[in-house]
Amino acid sequence: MILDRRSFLQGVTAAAVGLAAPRRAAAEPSPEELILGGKPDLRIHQARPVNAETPVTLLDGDVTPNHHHFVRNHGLVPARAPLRDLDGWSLTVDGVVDRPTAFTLEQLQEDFPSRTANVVLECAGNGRAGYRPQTKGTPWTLGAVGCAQWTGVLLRDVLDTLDVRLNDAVHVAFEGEDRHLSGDPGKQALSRAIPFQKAVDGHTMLAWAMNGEPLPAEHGWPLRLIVPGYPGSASGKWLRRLWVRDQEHDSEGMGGLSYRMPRHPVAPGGAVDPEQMQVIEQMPVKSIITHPGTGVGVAAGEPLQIRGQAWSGAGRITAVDLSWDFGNTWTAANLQAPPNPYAWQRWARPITLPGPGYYELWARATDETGAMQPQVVPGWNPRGYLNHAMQRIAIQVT
Ligand SMILES: Nc1nc2c(c(=O)[nH]1)N[C@H]1C(S)=C(S)[C@@H](COP(=O)(O)O)O[C@H]1N2
Ligand SMILES: [Mo]
Repeated sequence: MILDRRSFLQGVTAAAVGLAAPRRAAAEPSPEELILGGKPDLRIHQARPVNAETPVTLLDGDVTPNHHHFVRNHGLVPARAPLRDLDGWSLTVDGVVDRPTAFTLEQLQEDFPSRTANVVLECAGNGRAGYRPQTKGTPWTLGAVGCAQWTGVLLRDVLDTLDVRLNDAVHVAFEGEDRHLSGDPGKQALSRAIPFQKAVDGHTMLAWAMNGEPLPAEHGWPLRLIVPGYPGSASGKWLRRLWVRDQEHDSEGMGGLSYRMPRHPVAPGGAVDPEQMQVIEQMPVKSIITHPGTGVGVAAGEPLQIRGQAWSGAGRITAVDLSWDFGNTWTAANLQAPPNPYAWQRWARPITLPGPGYYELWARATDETGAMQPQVVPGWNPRGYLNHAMQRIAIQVT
């Protein structure tokens, strides 16, 4: 369900009654209200924690502006973030390293070469609303994805200075400063990990800026991970610790049904033994149609410009094709090269539909491994991850 703004505000009031956190005067907005106030165009799924997606037509740019980028929070934004309070903050990097170190933000900014890249961040649950039966979790439609320009340092450069015990390093786990919804300070809102090899792949970053500005409070100020091509949940926000582990990370966010897919296909609605699940790593090939919006009208004989974005965790997009006859025939769109690896690629094509009537326009992307988006919603899974089915829009020709 997508809340309208009025019911969201009522929801906030109702939620506030049961909270351990101190009650605020009505005039003083909570950090969560401030976040949503700064993102008036997003569709709110949940207000506390903030979970809000971007209407797909607002993803039309090469870069997603901060006020349009989706937000996916498991817990509550740390108190220091909206205040921009760095007091006592550092990033500890430890575990199977000979030189465990706590870095200040200034050290990271000054002691390592900084770099900037456009990177797609997509929630593994994006598209969950398409699964039948519906699964547990936020029913994201198309907009739990964005492509911002991130600035920071390569995680590889930082790890290089710590003398990591290479024979022991298996996973790099993050711990964030966000607070668990239960209010229990001993519990983490979300802690996940990536394979050590991914951490040092020369793309995974520690980022402090988003589209040229310090990270917004809701996007992880002062420092977050950006793990290109992996589920958004790998890109830990509000970092306070990276833990190089000699085993696979065993947090709640890595086990059970969380961010994991069945090893073998399962019938819709079927039960899966958590032992038969594996952690999602590389994200699949996907595209969106960002212009026009579904339901658009056009006069017969008039060309209509169709455009969108395409990306894949496996590498470059090599083709985007369009069909307006239910997949019988396909027409190639023009595809732009990405500015850097793991950025989304813009595609566009003017089309003239054959005559009056109702059309469905489909878009499908193919990546450099030959992987292509499925025409229908792919295999059902217990938490509704990785729905990368082709998007369709309706067009009425008059
Ligand atoms: N500390 C922390 N990091 C986090 C999360 C979180 O709840 N806590 N959510 C993750 C998930 S599931 C996603 S999809 C992305 C969303 O990033 P965004 O809110 O900047 O779009 O952040 C990830 N990093
Ligand atoms: Mo996510």
